[in-house]
Amino acid sequence: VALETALREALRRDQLQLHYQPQVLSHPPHPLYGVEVLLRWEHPQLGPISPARFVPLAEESGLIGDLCRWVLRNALRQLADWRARGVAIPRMAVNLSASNFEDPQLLDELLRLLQHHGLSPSDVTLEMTESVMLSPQPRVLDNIAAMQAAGLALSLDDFGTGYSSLSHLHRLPINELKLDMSFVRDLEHSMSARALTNSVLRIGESLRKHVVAEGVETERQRRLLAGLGCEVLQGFLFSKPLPAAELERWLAERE
Ligand code: G
Ligand code: G
Ligand code: MN
Ligand code: NA
Repeated sequence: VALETALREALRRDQLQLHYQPQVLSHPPHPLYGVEVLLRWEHPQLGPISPARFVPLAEESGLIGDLCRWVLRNALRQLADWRARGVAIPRMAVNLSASNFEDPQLLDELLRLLQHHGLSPSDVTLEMTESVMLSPQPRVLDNIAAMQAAGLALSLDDFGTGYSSLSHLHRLPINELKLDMSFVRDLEHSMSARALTNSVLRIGESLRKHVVAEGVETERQRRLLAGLGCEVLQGFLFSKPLPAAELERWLAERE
């Protein structure tokens, strides 16, 4: 409960931070595809607290709607600022929680926010975990379909770790699959990881969904993924998640 109060306070006082991790095309010179927005909380006494810990807390305590709105507000303001200053960020991917997709007001609010900043829905990708699709309620599917119809891109995060049944994948309103890091980690040493990665990429191809590989840390992984036809890569090989100003420096140094 103490942590919950602290999170409420942090939201109110804008004490959370956003970091941005580049997503690049898999072939040199690795043009920028977009950035993933990753939430950070540096508690004044407790130090950094992982979203893996405080996002579930926000879900339990009903703060998740406010948290999501805080992220969207600040991330889109940042994107608009980059665009205004000629910093070329093609698109931005934001992580949403399962319950955010049940929120009947979120889409309209997001569209208004985009319009306010002169941004387009196609500038934004919404990432959901596979658990959203575990047993999707019609209401949630309708909401996600409306998001896609409005021009937002939808991405299935941590793909391959569990839940989505292949049999209904083609009916899901999804534009992108994010191959889970565990596959990438084992790619160099495990034939089965390579075979599964290949399967995910071929599924992506036949269903016309982009595939983003996460957790790319080595040149060898990059080469294997590019060789299997994976177009978009994300991971420490290119950059860890960075505060906005550092991301700008990272971009400038590549030119
Ligand atoms: O960046 P890091 O590996 O610490 O993230 C841990 C987890 O927190 C990941 O599963 C990531 O998707 C999630 N996460 C990061 N930022 C956000 C956010 O803004 N909203 C939600 N719902 N989850 C986030
Ligand atoms: O669940 P989600 O995919 O949204 O979480 C992404 C998380 O993965 C981020 O918190 C980020 O810090 C972490 N991450 C990003 N790139 C790498 C990487 O190359 N290696 C590892 N181990 N973690 C990474
Ligand atoms: Mn993600
Ligand atoms: Na992921």
